[in-house]
Amino acid sequence: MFNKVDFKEDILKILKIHFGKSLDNSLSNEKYYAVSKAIMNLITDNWIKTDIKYKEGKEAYYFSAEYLMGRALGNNLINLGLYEDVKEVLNELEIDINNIENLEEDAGLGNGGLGRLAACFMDSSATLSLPVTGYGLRYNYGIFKQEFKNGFQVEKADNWLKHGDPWSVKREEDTVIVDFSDSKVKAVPYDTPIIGYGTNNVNTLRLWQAEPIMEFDFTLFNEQEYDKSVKEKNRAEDITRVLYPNDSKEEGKILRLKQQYLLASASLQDLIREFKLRNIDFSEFPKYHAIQLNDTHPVVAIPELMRLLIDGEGLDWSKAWEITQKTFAYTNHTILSEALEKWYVPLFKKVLPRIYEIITLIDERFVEELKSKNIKEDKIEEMRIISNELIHMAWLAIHGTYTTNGVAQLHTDILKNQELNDWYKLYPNRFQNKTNGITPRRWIALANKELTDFIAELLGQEDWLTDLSMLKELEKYSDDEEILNKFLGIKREKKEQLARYIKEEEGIDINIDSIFDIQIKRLHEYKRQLLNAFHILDLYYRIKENPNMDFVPKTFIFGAKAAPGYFRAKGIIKYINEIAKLINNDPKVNEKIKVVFVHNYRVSYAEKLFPAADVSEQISTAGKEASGTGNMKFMLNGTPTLGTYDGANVEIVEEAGEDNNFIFGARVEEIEEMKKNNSYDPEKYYENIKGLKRVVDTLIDGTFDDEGTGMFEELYDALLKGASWHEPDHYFIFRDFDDYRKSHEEVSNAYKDKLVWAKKCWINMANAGKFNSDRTIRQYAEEIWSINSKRI
Ligand code: GL9
Repeated sequence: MFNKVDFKEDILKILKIHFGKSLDNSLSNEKYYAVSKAIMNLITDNWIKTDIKYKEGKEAYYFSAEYLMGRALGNNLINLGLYEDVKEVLNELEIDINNIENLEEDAGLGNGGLGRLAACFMDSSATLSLPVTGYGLRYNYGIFKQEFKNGFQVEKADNWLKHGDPWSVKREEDTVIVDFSDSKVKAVPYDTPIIGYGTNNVNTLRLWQAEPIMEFDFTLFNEQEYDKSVKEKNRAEDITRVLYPNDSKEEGKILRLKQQYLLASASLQDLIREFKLRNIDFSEFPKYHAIQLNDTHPVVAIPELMRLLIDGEGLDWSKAWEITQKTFAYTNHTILSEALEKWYVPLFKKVLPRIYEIITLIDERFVEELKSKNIKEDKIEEMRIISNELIHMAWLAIHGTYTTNGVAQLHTDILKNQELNDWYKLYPNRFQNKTNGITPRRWIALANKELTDFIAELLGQEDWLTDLSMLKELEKYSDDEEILNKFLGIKREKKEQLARYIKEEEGIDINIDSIFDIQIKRLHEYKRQLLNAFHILDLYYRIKENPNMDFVPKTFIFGAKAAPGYFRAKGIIKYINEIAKLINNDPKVNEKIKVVFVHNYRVSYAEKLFPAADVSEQISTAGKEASGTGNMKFMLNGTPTLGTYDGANVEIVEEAGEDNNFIFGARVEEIEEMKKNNSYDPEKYYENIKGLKRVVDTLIDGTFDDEGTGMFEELYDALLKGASWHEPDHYFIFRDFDDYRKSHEEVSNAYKDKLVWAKKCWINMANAGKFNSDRTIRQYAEEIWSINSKRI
């Protein structure tokens, strides 16, 4: 039981012990630290109990190079059910809880959806009391902080640990050694508790940090060779120094391979060490372990387990292979071919010679298997793991695991029938779907307390936060004016809060009565922020031409980081910022439309944006977005989707109905058809669709200035001329432009009638149940991992 007096004393004690201060003279971030540590104190006994309990039977391990956790304090309080109690205690100490919550740095150890999914999965696993442990890397620098200078993206290092990390515990005693051809390093684990909601269970996220075996070379130090004396230390620490900020693009860099191997090797050594305490035969290993490989990033774990079993434990090949295949499962998160990791053999061999050797042996045996199944020679060449001096990590993943899953139904279908069709034919039973989900604790209970309280009031209880399907009961109110008006009132309150925050952060005033139309996600050509931009500009010109046209005011909000080396993505950011400048400074128009590109979009910003949205922009080229998860966060907060039939949008519309969302554009079949027949002619659209040429030409006609970078012209060329690696407009922006514009008009029309609009929003929220990541994790637990709940 929570005891306010004890908790208060704990805080004061920690301030004394840790900072040598009393409450009066301690700094805000010291108070944040003390409160966090006091919470750690509350949960530690349960954390220990959970760990012991889970060891009884089979456990699952999530191997992921990314965990986009965001802030912990508020979320942990929600999950403990202590938010209000702690808020009161802090009040008594004259500490404003919002204030200290906002001091916490986001733990940004991920790039986007894939890393955030891992974080939601951790939350759901703990909530379901499932024995799931996350393994990952403790990067000293997370995803870069984004600033805009003159509308250009500038990246700054994200030193998220600068005030320490109260949420992790270093476990020096569990250190393991990881071997590279040129050096050995220590991998030291830091454990973070994952607090479940509505359970006492506390799960673990274990992140490895690389350290040198020798802190520094004393001889060199004595010889006053200071730089040299710490060279080894720096080389080791470099491995987990920084997260690669790439989104869906493989890079082929040595350091990245070292990161991946460190994660794989350290985690497996950890598991094997524990397993050996059981004193049973290694053939039992898969009965105690299921390991989920989150994309190809940790796939080097497959040959690493082979190595540990053969070289380390003396098993023979076939036994080791059987164990390996029965242990691992693989999740594919993308269809973009540039994202499927391939390692250049000479590089790989140099860093990990023994692992390379093992992969060649896996490859040889695989070729034999294919021959025995009468697969044709050229097919074998396409499918084998090593070909053209490249190691295909996705092929290794499918071959070396017992199951491969996609992350939304459409995505899985495309994998089976197109991208991975050869593999599907080879292993038809190995493919399955697990539609993504999001945790309702962070994405509504924490982010939208107002709506959460209202729902709890209507449902008369709070269990819905674990059983989100109960939201369906609310559908009966979808014509209840009083309820819809209250609902609109909450949306308005969230819009006011966001507007205040945007004023503080971006210095821009926005109109609460306008439609908040929001596109927040990584910047990528396939996500088509450029289509959104063209539409806004078209709207601007139409308002200029016809100032009296009937119009519902709109605020277009963007948030997105571009990979630092992704020239076009950066060009699109600059272009949107130029459009924003033009529109926001035009007094004749800026009462009607405004454009805001918020800087440094991240988890904690997202928590403010999703609840305040009126329209959810999900406009990827059909077939390209594997699932999307932001789409689900909007839906849960009662926001209709304006989107294409892509990824999980398909399932969102299936749940909430076409009438309550705004679907437009080419479907996968049409896109495939155009590609197959080479029949897409963007120029035709460019010339014939009214208004299109006018906006596209602003890329080259001097309307906007890219300061001599050539960014805008390059974007123009990509659309109309193509490039060495692709056809013109390969994301079909021109094809969908007019459809998109029409959908926007439908949105405006629907918005005019408040209750008509509120009903659509309401029905979306009421049907968001499927997208609870608890549902997703339950399916992983039952259909992939074969593990059961173990409540302490
Ligand atoms: C992604 C897909 O692109 C998304 O559609 C999907 O929702 C998530 C989670 O399954 O995975 N794959 C991927 O590489 N990223 C995704 O978001 N990119 C990043 O995480 C940056």
